[in-house]
Order: sequence, then C-alpha cells, then structure tokens
Amino acid sequence: MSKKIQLYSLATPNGQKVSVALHELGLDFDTHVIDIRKGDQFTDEFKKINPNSKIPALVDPDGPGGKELALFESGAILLYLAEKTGKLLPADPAANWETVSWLMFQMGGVGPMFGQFGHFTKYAPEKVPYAINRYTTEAKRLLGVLEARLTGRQYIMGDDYTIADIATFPWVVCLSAFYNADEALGLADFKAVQAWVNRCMERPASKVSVFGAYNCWVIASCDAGGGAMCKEVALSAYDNADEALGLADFKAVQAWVDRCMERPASKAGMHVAPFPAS
Ligand SMILES: N[C@@H](CCC(=O)N[C@@H](CS)C(=O)NCC(=O)O)C(=O)O
Repeated sequence: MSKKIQLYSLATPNGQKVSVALHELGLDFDTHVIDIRKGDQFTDEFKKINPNSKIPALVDPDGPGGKELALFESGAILLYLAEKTGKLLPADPAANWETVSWLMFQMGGVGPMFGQFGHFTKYAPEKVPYAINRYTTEAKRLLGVLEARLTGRQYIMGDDYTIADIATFPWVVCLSAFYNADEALGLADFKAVQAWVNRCMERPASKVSVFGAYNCWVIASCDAGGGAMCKEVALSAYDNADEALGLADFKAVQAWVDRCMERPASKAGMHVAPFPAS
C-alpha cells in the first residue's frame, strides 16, 4: 500500500472535518469515496476499517511505530492527526485539554443534535412537531453556547485555530447550506458564530475541502454520540427500550454492559447522580 494516508469519506459535515484537517496540516492523502447513499459503508472491506459502518475513517500506513493504523470516529481522527503533527492543538496542557472539551462538545452535542434537527425538519417523511420543537430548541441552545464562547474571540480557543474549530464549523455551515434553517434557528442573530464561520471558511484548506471535490450533502440522523456504555445502559434504564429494541438479543453487548457495570467505579459513578428521564 502507498505510504500516504488513506481517507475513506464523503463530504458530509463529519467527513469534511477530516478533509479540512488534512488540508490544513498539508498532509498528503488518497481519498476513497464511501457513498453512504449506496450502502458502501456496509461492505466487509469497509467494516474492517470502521466496524460501525460510518464515514469518516482513515488508515495511516505510517502509524505509531511505523505500523499501519486504522481509525474511525472523526474526533479520534482529528486528535490523532493533531498529535502526529504537533499542530492544531495548543502545546500548553491546560489549553490542550480545554480544546479537547470543545471538541467533545461538538462530538457529543453539536453533531448529534444538529443532525437530529436536520433529520426532523428536513428529511423525515412525517412531520413530528414534538421532535421538531425538541431539536430546534436544543440546536438554538447549542448555538447560544457557541455564541457566548466566540464573543470576543477569533476562534474557539482564542487566537489559535484548532481541531475544535475544524470539528464544529462544518456543522454550522450545514445548518444553513443543507438544512436551510436560517429562519427556523434565527442564524443571523448569532453574530459571533457567523463571523467565526466566515473566518474558518476563508482559510484555503476549508475552501478546498468544504466546497471541493464532492457534492456536499447530509444524510439524516447522522450521529449517535455519547459514551457507548452509558448510552446502552440509558436505553434500558431510562428509556425502557428493552422490548422496542430487542435489547436481550444483543448478547455480546449485554455481557459487556454487565462487565462494565460490575466494576466498582461504574457502580459508584452510575448511581451517584442519575440523569432525569427527559
Ligand atoms: N460520531 C461519528 C459519526 C459518523 C456519522 O454519523 N457518519 C454518517 C455521515 S455524517 C454516516 O456515515 N452515516 C451512514 C449510516 O448511518 O449508514 C463521527 O463523528 O465520525
């Protein structure tokens, strides 16, 4: 195989994050279009790289120790590329971790919630007022969090452009460009967010990757988000979804949840402050 990084992706917001970072870092890479509309993500070949059948995924033939490394989850890929190159993450440890917090804010909040917003407002065959209201409210709230953070700052971390910006701005672009949500979310009111998106988009790497090679489009219901174990536990404990999802049939998942939950730290951590059913 070539020594170049191999990117398996499509120009959805999650895919764009990785293309933007690769261009920003000046890394050489080959692209493999995984057309999720055609089901490319479910092939055995792709599942060897991402068992979760989602884009983006990446193979670095020159990973740690010079060995090949396959990665999935855009947040993990961004962290890996930043660490590999020593760029796009602040060197100062406290600032580094603050950046990781904002990265996770995107991974667990902005991505999944904006994705659900897009699904229910644009793609769902049936209009569900409860869901539209729920995700519109949450998308607006998240935009408000970003607005507060970006007021008086050039980028999420101040003067430094980091993987937190790269993870987040494609999703804000998507709200307007693909979900046509300017009015529904009152996007123009988020002035600091708009100015920041423009700054991010003005960067040459963004221009190439976001409006570059492929047609950009967004699939419904992109993200799951959240810690995997907590999510599985919540499905059963809070959503009472055992029957609806046939949870008992996922035997390996159930055995793993039990093993995780048996650990003293999990017992303490899960029961100290259970989140209210919403
Ligand atoms: N948390 C994942 C989300 C990846 C994701 O949801 N990708 C979507 C495109 S935006 C996908 O591949 N969907 C295909 C499918 O659900 O079958 C990440 O950030 O990498």
